[in-house]
Amino acid sequence: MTKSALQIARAAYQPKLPKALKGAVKVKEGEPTQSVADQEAIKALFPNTYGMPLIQFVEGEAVNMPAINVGVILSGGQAPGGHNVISGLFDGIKALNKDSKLYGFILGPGGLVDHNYMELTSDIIDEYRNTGGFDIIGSGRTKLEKVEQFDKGLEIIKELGIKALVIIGGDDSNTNACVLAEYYAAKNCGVQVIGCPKTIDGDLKNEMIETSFGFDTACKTYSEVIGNIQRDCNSARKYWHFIKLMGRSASHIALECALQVQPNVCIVSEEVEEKNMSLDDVVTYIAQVVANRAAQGNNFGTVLIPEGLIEFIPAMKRLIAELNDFLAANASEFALIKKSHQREYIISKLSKENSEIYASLPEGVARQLTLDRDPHGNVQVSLIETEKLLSDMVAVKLAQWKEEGKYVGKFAAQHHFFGYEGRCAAPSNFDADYCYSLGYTASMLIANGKTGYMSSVRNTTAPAEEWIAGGVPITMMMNMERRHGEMKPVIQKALVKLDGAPFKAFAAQRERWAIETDYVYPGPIQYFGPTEVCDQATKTLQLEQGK
Ligand code: FBP
Repeated sequence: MTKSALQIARAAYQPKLPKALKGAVKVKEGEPTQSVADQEAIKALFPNTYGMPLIQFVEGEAVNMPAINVGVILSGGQAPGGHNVISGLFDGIKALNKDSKLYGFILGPGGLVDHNYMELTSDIIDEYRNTGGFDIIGSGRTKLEKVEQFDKGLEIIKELGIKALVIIGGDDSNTNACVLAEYYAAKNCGVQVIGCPKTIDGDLKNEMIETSFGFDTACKTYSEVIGNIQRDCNSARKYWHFIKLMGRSASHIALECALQVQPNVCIVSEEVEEKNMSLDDVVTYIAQVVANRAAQGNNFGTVLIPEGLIEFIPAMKRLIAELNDFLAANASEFALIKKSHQREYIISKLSKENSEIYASLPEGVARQLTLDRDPHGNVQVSLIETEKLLSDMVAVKLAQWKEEGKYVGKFAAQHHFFGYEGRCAAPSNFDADYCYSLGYTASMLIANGKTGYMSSVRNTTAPAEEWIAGGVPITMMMNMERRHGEMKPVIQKALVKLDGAPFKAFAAQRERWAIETDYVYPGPIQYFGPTEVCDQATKTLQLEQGK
């Protein structure tokens, strides 16, 4: 591997660990837990892993541990810091016994089912410490949900003498980790399953999981480039930049970037839903900001758009829900329809209300809504060009206002989508430390015989020394939701809370940011230098923790 100068210097970085994990640990058990909702249903589905207590690791006496073999899987979209979870896990099991071994399954959960794996030795691990990406073993979106897959996985687990499997993934992958933990526990297979909270989207969080890893680095990467665009925008003063930001469902990324860069407009999907706004309402809101700025001679600005927006507009949400159920039930029939007839076919099959909305959508967007779902049944919102849809509609509205004499100005738009460029950035100090600690914590959960737990590291706005490491039963985060037309147990997604501190801080400032040009230019992530430049947690985390 040819390495950049930064990569070489960064390899020497020693991620920080919570104080309690620096030596031998013991388990401090908390209260028994219950799921966030639908307790009876979840309990019935997870009889062996429901109700387990919260766990915290505290300093303990050193004990001799036998060597253990552990398997690790990277699941779903990439997020900065995955390699550090693996290096923390590796160092953790080696600290327990130097003869312990780590096996990585290749290209995600599919590697377990297909028996595609490699041993991760110290030479390999050292090549990837503190680097971005998931390329050490690759990732994939195969959904682990069928008994045949669990049994196929068990074959290789037995063959390699694996005692525990660590699944590094988002809400859907950790839901599957929990189902797998329950299955192996019910069958008494002697295989533990531990989850680690990953996703740039930031929507796998709750009382015990303060943030998912990768959110920090991805938001800082996007904020750097949005800041650069804002400076360009304020220099030329001739474009409106419509910037779509990744985050399949929740708007955490858009909100965090807004807090970092102070754009003229940021749409928050959760608010659109709460206020029952139509697409036209969203367009009118943006057009009004454009018109107000134009009245002051400012024909430029920035608009941040969360990629999941389309699914939060209530009328669109109902349409997508019907499309999801319809396409799940009629997949083979739909596959036989010629591409040129698909639009008419869908219009003829939907209920009256949804068929009318579908027919009113621009052809491209309508088509994007019927494309293949991902393996978890989600619409692939990254493929929908919401930034163009909105700017086209704003242009039409402004033209109309111009005719009516309500707008005087020029409107020229540029479009951007920031997503993939942030998912594999070299992890910030926060993510490098957080991920290493999550991996190390996973090794301690394994050593203590736990299964069906997610690795948890809390108090993360304090110095790493003071972080609190432990485990949360995954069943605690679950509720029942409709997926592929059926009710399923899933980890509840954390959406932006409109009464939460991050949204309130944004809402208190947005009118001023809209009319004034008070852009902030955060610059690139810094890995070396003063702590206030290198070690800050996200604004979201700081505001949530009252900092
Ligand atoms: P995860 O939830 O698996 O972490 O993935 C998040 C994400 O980056 C979303 O923000 C985005 O919508 C999606 O993955 C894109 O998926 P793909 O990489 O398959 O195009």
